[in-house]
Amino acid sequence: MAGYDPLHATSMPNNLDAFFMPFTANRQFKKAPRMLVGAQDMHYVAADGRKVLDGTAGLWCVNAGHGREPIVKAVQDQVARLDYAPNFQMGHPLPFELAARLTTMMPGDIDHVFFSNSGSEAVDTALKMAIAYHRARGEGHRTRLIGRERGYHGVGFGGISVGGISGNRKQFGALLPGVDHLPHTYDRDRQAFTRGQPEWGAHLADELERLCALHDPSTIAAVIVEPVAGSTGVLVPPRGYLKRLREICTKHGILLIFDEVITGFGRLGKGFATEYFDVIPDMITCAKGITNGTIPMGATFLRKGIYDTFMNGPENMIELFHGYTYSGHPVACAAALATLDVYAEEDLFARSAALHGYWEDAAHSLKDHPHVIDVRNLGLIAAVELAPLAGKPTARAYDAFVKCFERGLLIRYTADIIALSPPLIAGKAHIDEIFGTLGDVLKEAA
Ligand code: PXG
Repeated sequence: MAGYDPLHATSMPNNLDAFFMPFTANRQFKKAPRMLVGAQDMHYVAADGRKVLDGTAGLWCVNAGHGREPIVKAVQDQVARLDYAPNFQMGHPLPFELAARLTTMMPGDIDHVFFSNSGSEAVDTALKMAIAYHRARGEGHRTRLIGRERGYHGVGFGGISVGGISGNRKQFGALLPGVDHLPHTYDRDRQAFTRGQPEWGAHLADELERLCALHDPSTIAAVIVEPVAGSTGVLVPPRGYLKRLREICTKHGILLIFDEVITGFGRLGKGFATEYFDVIPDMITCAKGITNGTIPMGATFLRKGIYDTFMNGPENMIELFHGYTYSGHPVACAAALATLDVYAEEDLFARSAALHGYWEDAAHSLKDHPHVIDVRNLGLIAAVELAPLAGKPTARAYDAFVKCFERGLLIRYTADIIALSPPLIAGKAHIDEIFGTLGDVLKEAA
């Protein structure tokens, strides 16, 4: 960016104590902080001036790379023109323009979208909408929500209830009632080192029939799954699994929600996973890449029939008692519109898809490295799973994470699984550097 020196973006704060950091070992971090003070394209700048290659697109969100001029400019212009305007019984042009544009990326009759500020809110919006939709059509008995083990749907009460991560649930009491879970689809014995989608596991979708038999389908409002589970360590859906889920939901009148917070906006080389897998859900949630991570925004897409069901009462009545102060925030909308322009003008989804084979080969080159017990990949996502250190789960991956950062590479880890998902502007040299650095770190740590 012209005239901008990321090294002087900010200096090291004197007091690290007051900020209660999210999903972080606060005391450990504050003893040895890893600070980022600037970013451009594929790189962060650390507080000591080192360039750090972004192997994770921030937190799976900076799909077009950092500091992209058209997005920065759109945000600057918009905040100066109209900083805020309410969307409750008022309006401003941008969310209408953005909604029209986004829905052209959707398959079938998914033609409406509700805005929020995060993936968590997009998910809670979808779950609430599902229950309200059934109620509006006289099936108020459909209240049950089905998630999946090892699913991540954000941190709202709805999201952690349908989510399948015990660590995210156990601190927070009874959660939502009437929730059940499908089994996750990962089986290392049958799937380890699969390139792309595993052949084994489509039958696990039939577990939904079992839950239908147990609860009676007339009590079930919706099923929510991530097409590719991201946060819990990249669980790629077995071939045919998502199609089978779709068929069972259709058979029983259950809404199918795809949580595309990670898979949306090009991560698999298509706009959304619905297109990649050729399976059309009833609702789609997204966030992150919608604004390239620059301004918080979430969105919940829905099919025409769902929207129309809400439009049946008197015209002067609010149809859905739901919304956020910042639903359709002008600056977020401006960021999203500029982001969509960058994706389209640079043909980023297709461009990154051309590198999927190279990415896959590079990831699987780590197969025989010390402690590697699985490598899996899809689109521009890869996971390298390490055998846990005896008695010290997560220590091995944390160690790799710190060592990579010291060598100028940002990776993510969850348990002992390292996850990689660079910006879609990554080139072959970046891919070589990501897996080269990680490979060296794994070899040296052995
Ligand atoms: N659904 C999915 C599928 C997600 O991946 C959310 C919902 C929640 O989004 P918000 O914007 O409320 O955080 C997510 C978020 C990681 C990581 O390291 C993943 C997420 C967030 C932070 C870290 O894997 N995913």
